[in-house]
Amino acid sequence: MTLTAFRGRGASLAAAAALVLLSGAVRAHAETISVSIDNFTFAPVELKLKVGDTVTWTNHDDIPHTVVSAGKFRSKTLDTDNSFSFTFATAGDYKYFCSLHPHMTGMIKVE
Ligand SMILES: [Cu+2]
Repeated sequence: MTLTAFRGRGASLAAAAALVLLSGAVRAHAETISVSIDNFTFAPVELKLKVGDTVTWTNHDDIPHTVVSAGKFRSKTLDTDNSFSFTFATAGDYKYFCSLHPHMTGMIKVE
């Protein structure tokens, strides 16, 4: 049973390594994309990125906001003109919101 578990983990590690190599070959360089926080809205509200890209959120409102994706990333409270950046190392869908105003939501799809 121990051996089976070990073998299983080795196989998925090899698959992950192959994926990293593959995406490294396709991606010449990563990009940084800006999201503005303005009038209680993330703009653009939805983004599609590649693994390795970075998003920088900047708060243009006169009141504080945060950028939170449960279990993935969490900014500090952003005052006016403060920014928060996160680099997406793993593919997937990242729903996020402002913890101070939970009706403020956004989506980042990383492939
Ligand atoms: Cu907010």
